Amino acid sequence: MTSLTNGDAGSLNKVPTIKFTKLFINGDFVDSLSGKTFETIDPRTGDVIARISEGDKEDIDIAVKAARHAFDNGPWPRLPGSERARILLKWAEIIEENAEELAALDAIDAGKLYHMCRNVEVPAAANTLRYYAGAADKIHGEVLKMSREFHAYTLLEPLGVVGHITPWNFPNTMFYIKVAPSLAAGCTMVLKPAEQTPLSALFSAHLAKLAGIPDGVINVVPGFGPTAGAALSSHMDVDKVSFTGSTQTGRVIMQAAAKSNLKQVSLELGGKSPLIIFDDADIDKATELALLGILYNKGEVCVASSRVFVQEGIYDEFEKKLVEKAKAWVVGDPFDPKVQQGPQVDKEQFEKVLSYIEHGKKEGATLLTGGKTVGNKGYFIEPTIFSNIREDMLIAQDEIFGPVMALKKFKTTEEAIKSANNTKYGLAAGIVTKNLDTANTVSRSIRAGTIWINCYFAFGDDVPFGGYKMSGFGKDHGLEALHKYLQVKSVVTPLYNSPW
Ligand code: TXE
Repeated sequence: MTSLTNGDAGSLNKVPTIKFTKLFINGDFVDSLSGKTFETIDPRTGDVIARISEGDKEDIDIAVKAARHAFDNGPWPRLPGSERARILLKWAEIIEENAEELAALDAIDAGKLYHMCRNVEVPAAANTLRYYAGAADKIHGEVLKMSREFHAYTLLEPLGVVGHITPWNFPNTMFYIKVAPSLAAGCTMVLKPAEQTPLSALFSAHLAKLAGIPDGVINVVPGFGPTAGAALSSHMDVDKVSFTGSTQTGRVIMQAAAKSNLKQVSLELGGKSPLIIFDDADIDKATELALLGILYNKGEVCVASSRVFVQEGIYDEFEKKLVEKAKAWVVGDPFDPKVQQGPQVDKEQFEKVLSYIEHGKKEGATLLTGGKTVGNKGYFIEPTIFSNIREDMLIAQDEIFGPVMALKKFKTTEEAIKSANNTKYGLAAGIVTKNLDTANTVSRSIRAGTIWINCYFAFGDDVPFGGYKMSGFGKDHGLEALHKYLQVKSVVTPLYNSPW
């Protein structure tokens, strides 16, 4: 049964006071040049949490100038790696001291579960800083043999000014997985958080200052995509844009980069990830993975296992148990520790998900459970499972980004592989089986950037993450992400025996 609780008094006390609502440029919180503001909304109720200064082209320009000055003349790119590391490590500690507030800001702004933010995502953000702090003093090139007449080597240099454009589903996580490697590399940056969830990024800018990040190195400019986001991706003095968001916007950003200064681009985009469950799976574990895969963060996850393929031998029992568990899933106030699923991030996403549910019904899929809204305010949707899916249905092809699963039976391994790859996306996939040969064969056959075998959502700072196909290119996490913010310079010099 889904229920909408309003949270107990203890949980409501966690709702934070909003301290930072202005643009963070060159180390100060400032109004936007236009003086305009926009509302950020509490998705539990639809009420306004705060008004935020709205950055536009001119504000982005000022922020880029600050970042450029900090890169060309400031200490950050010139510091020894160990000194950058010291500051990143200090910041990690400051995050832990402020974990409750950071977690609560994401819970109220994005409708995320407070306890998951507090106990998982915010500690993970601190560890992301620690991981890249560890790498900051190990950035070095190679000595190359070239030929007998030359001595050659490479230098790894910071790329310059980076524009980060982040989405609203994991505001803290996205902030730190983008900022930490680019800082370790010695870059400076302007970050535009999603307009739906600017609060934790502004608070993090304050924490960065406390940690000792020099002025101008990190600038945070909230605003809308077609204005502030577009200004950043088409800016002539930005060297790279690192984007996470929709495939549609990724395309626009790449065009903007091509039309302006050919800045580098990395894109982490949408997904329609398959989870393939074989006959030999433990059914209880498999149902739990399938539910976690689609319901974690109310399905607002780029790697959500929105297509679940189950082999025919266990299909009926799997479906029965899955539906029972989905009906018992608790939807409600994300500050309530008993709640498993909060509201969708905003009205637009709420309506988008509901319209896909209507499509699914019209296209002839079987609605096994869910499909309705929960409560009479806010943006809550029941865990929803469709079966009898045809692969050409919209609900089997489009990224819904909500708690909506498309379930399908399969017979053979070959059929499962073909279905899993029948998507324009390629972000992640899951395989549940005890058979090593099956696991190894299927994991090599699926065109996706991450494969989880007998687990799901298993992320690590050292494990590169990013897409194949239209899920984008360029990795977050791992040393790959650090190298995304570095460039290679080759230096060649003649030896004594050279004709030069
Ligand atoms: O995404 P956008 P939206 C998917 C998901 C969701 C859909 C739409 O399916 O339902 O996208 O969400 C900025 N130039 N994902 O509209 O537009 C924008 O301000 C530069 C999957 O919110 O991609 C925000 O900061 N920037 C995804 C960021 O892009 C622009 C997470 C993301 O917004 C811009 C989010 C422009 N022209 C949504 N237009 C994932 N991969 O996890 C917008 N932006």
